[in-house]
Amino acid sequence: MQETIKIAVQKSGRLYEGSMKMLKECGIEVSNGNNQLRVQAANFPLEVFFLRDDDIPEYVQDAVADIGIVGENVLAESGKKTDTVEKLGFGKCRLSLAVPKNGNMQKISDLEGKKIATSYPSILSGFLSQHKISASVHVISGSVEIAPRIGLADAICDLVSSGSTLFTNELKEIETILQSEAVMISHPQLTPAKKQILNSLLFRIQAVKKAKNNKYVLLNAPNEKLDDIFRLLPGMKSPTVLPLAASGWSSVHSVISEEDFWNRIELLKAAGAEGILIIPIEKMIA
Ligand code: PRT
Ligand code: ZN
Repeated sequence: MQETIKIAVQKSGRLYEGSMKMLKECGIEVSNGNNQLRVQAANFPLEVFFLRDDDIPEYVQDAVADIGIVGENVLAESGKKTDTVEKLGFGKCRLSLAVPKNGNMQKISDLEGKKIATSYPSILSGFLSQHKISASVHVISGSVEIAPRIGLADAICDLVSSGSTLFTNELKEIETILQSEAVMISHPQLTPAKKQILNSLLFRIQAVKKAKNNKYVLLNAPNEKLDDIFRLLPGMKSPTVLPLAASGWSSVHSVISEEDFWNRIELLKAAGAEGILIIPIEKMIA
């Protein structure tokens, strides 16, 4: 029988859609129609287990699943031993300390002797002892943000993404403890056959990630401006240049990165580029 790799993903919640979308963009078909616990992918040697995110690090550590997709926050809190093999670029958030907006606490040393509510006691305790602050940690599993208002705690340590939950609850961040995003984790000792499947999955994931960070650009330019334009277009190797029907003009094709994108387009325009077209890339293989 052909070897299969088992992947643990969140059953429902904030990482579910991102995880399924990533598999789909990698060309892997997984149907989870009947809310099943495990599903075999149709066209890749992958079996998907749908689990609560908190259980994923342990399942991967214990080799119940070979690999998994989980937030770095959950992984750090769990203390389980797995290898992080790829950052996935979704599920981004930060674990922060926050205090009442109108109170007199401003900085982490103001937390000395205070009570802090959190669902992340292990990360928080580590942070406090590293900063030599003694505070009492009160563990609650949900709605941490209401703790100060109901008198349960003086401060909180919770996940933040847009910041609107803190804002609504009249809290302000005073420190970021951890930046987090979804990551692919792996059992440290996979068999060579499983390792090979993981590598081919990672190859696809990297091609998808790279495509998202780059755009295909087409532009027209007078031939005498081409040297200036080439300097602004690093491309994958070097730009493709095709003559236009109008003499003295060329069409230039290249790839530019999302980062610094608008600045570069302005420079291209200033250097004499016209009719600039920007096209998304679906997959990019170096
Ligand atoms: O049922 P299960 O245990 O699987 O799910 P869960 O309820 O424990 O987790 P879930 O689905 O809420 O979150 C899964 C993962 O998504 C987290 O572990 C993080 O890695 C990631 N993530 C990204 C977030 C957020 N952004 C986020 N904003 N997880 C939670 N939040 C919460 C936060 O706790 C706070 O209540 O959203 C609120 C703040 O959001 P803003 O936008 O108002 O700042
Ligand atoms: Zn959870």
